[in-house]
Order: sequence, then structure tokens, then C-alpha cells
Amino acid sequence: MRKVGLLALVLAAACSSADTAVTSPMTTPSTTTSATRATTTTAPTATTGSAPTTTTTTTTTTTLPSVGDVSTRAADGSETVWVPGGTFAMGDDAFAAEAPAHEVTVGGFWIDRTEVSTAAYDTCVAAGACRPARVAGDEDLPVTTVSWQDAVDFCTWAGSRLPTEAEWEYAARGPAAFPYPWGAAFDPAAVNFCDVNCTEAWSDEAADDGYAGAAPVGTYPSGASWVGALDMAGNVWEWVADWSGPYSADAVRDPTGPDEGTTRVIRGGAYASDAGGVRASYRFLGGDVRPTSRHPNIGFRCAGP
Ligand SMILES: [Ca+2]
Ligand SMILES: [Ca+2]
Repeated sequence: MRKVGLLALVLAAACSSADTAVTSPMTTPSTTTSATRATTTTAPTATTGSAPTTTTTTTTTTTLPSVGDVSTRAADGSETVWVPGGTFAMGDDAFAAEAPAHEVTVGGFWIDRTEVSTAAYDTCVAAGACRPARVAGDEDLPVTTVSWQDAVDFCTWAGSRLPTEAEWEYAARGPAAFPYPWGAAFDPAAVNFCDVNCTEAWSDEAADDGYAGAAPVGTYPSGASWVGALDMAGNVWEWVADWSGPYSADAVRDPTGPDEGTTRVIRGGAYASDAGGVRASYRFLGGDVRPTSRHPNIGFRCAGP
């Protein structure tokens, strides 16, 4: 009686972990199941419970991260936050480059909590896997003056990749598709943008975010997006994986953008952008920004496993 129960447990565990297409070993004894039974029948003699080991294994493999989970990337020590998969309205019909708003579904992924810092990037340089930035910056500032390929090289070295444009926008806006990472209305306390310190003609003289140029990564905690990602609005622009191109109205899953192009998309605006330029759906599609460009206001963050 006990042996029959054990065999049933063993077979159930094997069924749940094996490919569903393999049915014959589940219903008829084979060399595989006999060997498994021989192993497990020795263990229960020492304890009254049977087969706790197989049950635990099955539970562990189904655990998934959730919103708010933070992880640390081994290669460079950067923190990443979990973005659960979901669906949102990508784009904004009110702006030509962002129209049409269309339904996009993305699978779950990790994204860097902040822009990649100079300290993190220099870890890769020291390892011989990244080209030095064109202009050296303080360690806590976001690394800039790196090309699109430099960004790809860093993320690859770190065991990650650049986010797609859709992933980036979903991490910034969430299922509710907020205009700004923190919500519906612009908040000058939540972002490094073109404030009173900025010398551009469109500076907001009523706001003081403390910086004319880039601020250290993570300076504005109230600007966190729904997953806890910081500085997705402003500070420095961020390279994403996609070639520049117009949106389609079709609903899509895990879009990766055009197959080819001449410019790569940058996202999020920067310290010289106005309130409209740091909206989470805002797209800068190239202009004079080539993938080889190394601008002082363009950095990046990684996404991936
Ligand atoms: Ca500023
Ligand atoms: Ca940014």
C-alpha cells in the first residue's frame, strides 16, 4: 500500500516536470521509473513522511519575481527592478512621432533601477570589455559620451542587453500608460530638466532641481516609475535597442522595431529638455544623432534576464 502511494507520487512529480508530450513513461513501468522508485523507497524508511523532496523541487521552479523586487547584477553591482509582463497603450495620439497609440504586450523582464553610472561602466572598461567614454565623468554621474554600440557592449558584458523601445516605455508608464513615470501631471521636484539652472531659451525659471547638467543617478526618488525605476524622465537621454521608425496601429507583442535604419531611438529627455520633452512616450528619432554619436547628454540603462 505504501509502495503504491510512493510510486504514484514519484510518477506525479515526474509528469509535472517532464515534457507533456512524453506520456508513455507515466502510464507504463519503464527503466526510468523503476530507477526513480528504487531511489525514493530507501529514503522514507528514515522518516514517516514520503517524498517531500520532489514536492519542494516543483514549488521552487514556479516562483516568479513581482513588482518592487530588486536584484543586484553581479558583473557591475547595478541594481535592477522587475517589470512584470503586461499590456499597455504605447504612444500618444497627440504627438505625430508618438502616434498612433497602439496596444503592446511585453513579457516580464528586469531593468536597471537607474541609468548606468560611470562607476559601473568603468568596471567594464577595467575588464577590457568596454571602450572608455569619450569624456570622463564623476563616478556617481550617469555615463555619457558613449555610442549605441558602447551601450550594447556594456550590457552584453554585464549579461544583459538594451531594452527595446516598448520595454523602456512600459517600464516608465506601466499598464495605466501614465504621461510621466510618477503619474499624470508634470512635477518639477521629480526630475532633472531645463530648470532655472539651464541656459536654454525654454528654461523653467520657477523650478530649481539643483543641476544645470547631469545629476548623480537616482537623485530624484519621487520620480520613480511604477516599478521603482529612476530618472526615466530627464537627467540624460537613454539609448534603446530599436532602429527609428514610425508606429503601426496594430496590436503587437514584444515588438523590436524596424529591421534596419540609420538612427537609433533615444528616450526620456535630458537636463536640457522642457516638461514636454521628458514625457514617457516622447521619442527622439535621430536627427543628427547617429548610433556612433557620443553626446554629453546621452547615456543608457540595460534590461533583460
Ligand atoms: Ca536641471
Ligand atoms: Ca534618463
